Amino acid sequence: MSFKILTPEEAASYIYHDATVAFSGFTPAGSPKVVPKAIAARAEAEHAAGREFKIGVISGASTGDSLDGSLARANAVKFRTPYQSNKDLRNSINSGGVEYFDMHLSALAQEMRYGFFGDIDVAVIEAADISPNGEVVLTSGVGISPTAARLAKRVIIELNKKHPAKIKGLHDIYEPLDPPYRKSIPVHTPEMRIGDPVLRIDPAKIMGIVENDAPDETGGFAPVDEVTQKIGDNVASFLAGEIGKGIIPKEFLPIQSGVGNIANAVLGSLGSNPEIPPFKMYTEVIQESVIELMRKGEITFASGCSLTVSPPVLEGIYEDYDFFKDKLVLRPQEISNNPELVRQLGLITINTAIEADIFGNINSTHVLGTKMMNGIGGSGDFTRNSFLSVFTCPSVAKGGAISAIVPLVSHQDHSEHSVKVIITEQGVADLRGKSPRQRAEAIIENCVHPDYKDVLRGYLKLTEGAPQTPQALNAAFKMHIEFLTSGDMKNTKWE
Ligand code: 0RQ
Repeated sequence: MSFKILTPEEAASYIYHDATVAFSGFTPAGSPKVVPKAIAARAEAEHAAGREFKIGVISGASTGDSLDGSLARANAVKFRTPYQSNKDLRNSINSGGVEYFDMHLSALAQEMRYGFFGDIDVAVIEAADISPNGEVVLTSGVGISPTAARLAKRVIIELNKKHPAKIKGLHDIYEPLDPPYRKSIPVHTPEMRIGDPVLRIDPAKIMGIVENDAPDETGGFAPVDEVTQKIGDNVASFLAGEIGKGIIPKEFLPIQSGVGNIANAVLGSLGSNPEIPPFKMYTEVIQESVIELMRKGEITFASGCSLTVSPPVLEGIYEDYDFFKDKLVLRPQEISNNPELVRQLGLITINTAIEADIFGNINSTHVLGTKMMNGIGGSGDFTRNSFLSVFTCPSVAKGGAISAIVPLVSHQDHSEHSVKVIITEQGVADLRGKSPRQRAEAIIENCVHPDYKDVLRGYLKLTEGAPQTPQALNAAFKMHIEFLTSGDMKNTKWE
């Protein structure tokens, strides 16, 4: 079967008001780029003609601006899940224009199969190559593509020439059976492959192919600064110490690391610490620092869901593909983030918090309890099930007017039961085996910024005589309220 070549506009004509559309990719890596822009233009034309046009948008994780940004600006998003990081979409979510529900990324594909979100009308899948019988070589991100393509009534392929066909074999496509027939997932090491190198799509469902060569819309990182460097170094020396104590095996364990500037600095510090041996990653996002460390021999293998690197770095990987091909595998997020595998492989997980409280509860998603930042992403999949879970954050935000450590988180994503270690540029709070009062003392003394130590010690004084957990309900959000009223948490007075 040879597939019809479509213009982006022809492809967009298959997408109608109220459709639920699932997109390939994970982060901007592998996300469709030209069809979403054409859908946005169609929405604008429909709105101008006085007709409604909004679609449900499901993707692997965040996407590029051509997808989330274009659709948000065109007021074309009815609902959105599971994760986003686009400024315009975030504004639409926080102003009530888009219904957003935040999900653990590992759970999305199975919940689509369980029928929790209704029918998947159309899937738009970015491909490096496609055979006449519908065998697709995916690009730099896998996400929910296998499930999206299988469930969707219609599929549109974006064939992107930035990705050479020779990357066939980079992907390991596997979809578990659903309960009551599910079996254990046989990934026993980060390298193990259990699926197919290609995604097989029923050719009868493929409406056509849109050709393009748009690069992944991946942003760069801010250079490592004093604070992120110190956080990275604190993480590396803490983990090196755990090897010294015999808690982490001397061969080390696979690392999962979140995305962003802090995660980038942490990986750099792990790579340069002489007491940490070359290691493997079992993570969701393979970011640029992983590639650098691989070239230096500090990382020997990386299993992920996406290669979220800048276009020049991706080109470099493709140019040196003989070097990289046995060091990388990209899996569906259902497998890269699978809680069963996280527990089995014994991952050391390192994620970033927006705020933490003095008991070790973590808010990864909401500013001041109400405003959505990005979403929980994979942080819950990994943290809850890890060998050792670490959360990092700078001790203060907004030029010091906000303490990232507060009496009680204003929104909770990870509970004290899952969080073992908190690390800021100030130091390390090891929470293992500690009661709530001991945790509070460890966090205040080791992680809190000097400007806020007395403020938080003052809070603990209020709680004297409290039973198991030293919490003062009438004061627990006073630091947040102080920021909202005076603009600086340092002005908090407890009496
Ligand atoms: O806002 O840019 O407006 O100043 O939050 O903070 O310090 O730049 O940190 O880029 O690493 O993001 C948790 C959001 C951190 C991210 C989070 C403000 C701060 C700034 C960003 P401005 P930084 P990062 C892998 C795993 C959840 C998902 C996850 C995230 C902005 O890491 O989304 O872990 N994590 N997934 O000023 C008010 C506070 C604040 C605050 C920071 N206490 N109060 N604002 N900010 N702390 C990825 C995937 O799953 C795909």
